[in-house]
Amino acid sequence: EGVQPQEYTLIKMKLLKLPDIPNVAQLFAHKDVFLPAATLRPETMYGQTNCWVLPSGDYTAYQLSNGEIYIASPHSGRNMAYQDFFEEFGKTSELCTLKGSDLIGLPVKAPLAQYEEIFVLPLLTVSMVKGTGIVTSVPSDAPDDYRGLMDLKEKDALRAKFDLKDEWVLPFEPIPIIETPGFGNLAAVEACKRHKIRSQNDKDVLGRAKEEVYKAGFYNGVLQVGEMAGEPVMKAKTKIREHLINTGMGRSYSE
Ligand code: A2H
Repeated sequence: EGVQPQEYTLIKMKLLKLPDIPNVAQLFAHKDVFLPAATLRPETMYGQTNCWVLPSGDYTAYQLSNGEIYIASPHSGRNMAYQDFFEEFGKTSELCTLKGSDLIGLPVKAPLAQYEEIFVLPLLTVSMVKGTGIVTSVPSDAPDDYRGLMDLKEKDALRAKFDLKDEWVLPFEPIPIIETPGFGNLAAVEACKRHKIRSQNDKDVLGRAKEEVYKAGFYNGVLQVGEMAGEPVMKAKTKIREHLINTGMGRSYSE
C-alpha cells in the first residue's frame, strides 16, 4: 500500500434479503443493511452486474450513528472509526461477525445500476485489507470483474463449488456505458480478449489490462448513459460522485 491517502466512493448496495443465519435476522430487523463497496470509478455504476466478496473472508456488521448497518471488513471498520461513521470517535460499534460465504446469493439494490437487483458472488482475488472487502462488479470497464464473472458463467464446477444458482449469474451481461477510443464500448472485454486472459487468477496480465483500461477510460472515455451522457469521464466522475453522496446512495471513505 502507498503512503498517499486514497479517497474512495463507497457505493451503498442495499440488502434486499437478510442472511439466513440464526440471530442475525433479529439483529438486523427493521434496519437498512448495506454492503458498502469502495470504488475509484463512481461514473461506471450504471454498469454494475453483481457484488463480489471473498468467500473465506471475515466480515463484521457495524451499527452506524445514522441508524444504518454496514457489513464490511474489520480493516475498513477501524478506518471508519476515525471518519465519523460511528457514535464515538476512534471506536467501532459491532453487531456480529459473518463469513463472506454467508453473504453469497443475497440480492442487493445497487445505486444507479440498470439491473433492478443483482447478487453477491464469490471472487477469490478480493483483498480484505483494501477498501471494505466488498467490491462492486462492472465487467464492461474492469478486467478483474469481467474475468470473475466469465469464470462463473463458463465454469459449471465453480458455480457448483459455491452453491450458486444459475439465475444469480447467467442473466447478467456487461453493459456498454463508456466509449473508450481504441477499446470500443466494452473496454474491459476488449482488453481481456487482446491479452487472452482466461482466469481471474491471471494476476499479472490482469494488472496490466486494468492499468491500460483505467488510463484510457479516465483520459479519453465518454459516458454513454445517464444524466451525464455525452460528457467526458474526467468531468462526469466528480459530478456523479457528488450526486451519489448528496442523495445518500454513497459516502466518502479514505485510507
Ligand atoms: B474499482 P486501488 Cl469499472 N479487493 O471499482 C480487490 N479489488 C478491490 C477491493 C478489494 N478489497 N476494493 C476495491 N477494489 C477494486 C470499479 C472499477 C474499479 C472499474 C474499473 C477499474 C477499477 C468497479 N469494480 O479499479 O488498488 C475496485 O474496482 C481500477 C483501479 O485502491 C476499486 O475501483 O487503486 C479499485 O479496485 C481500487 O483499487
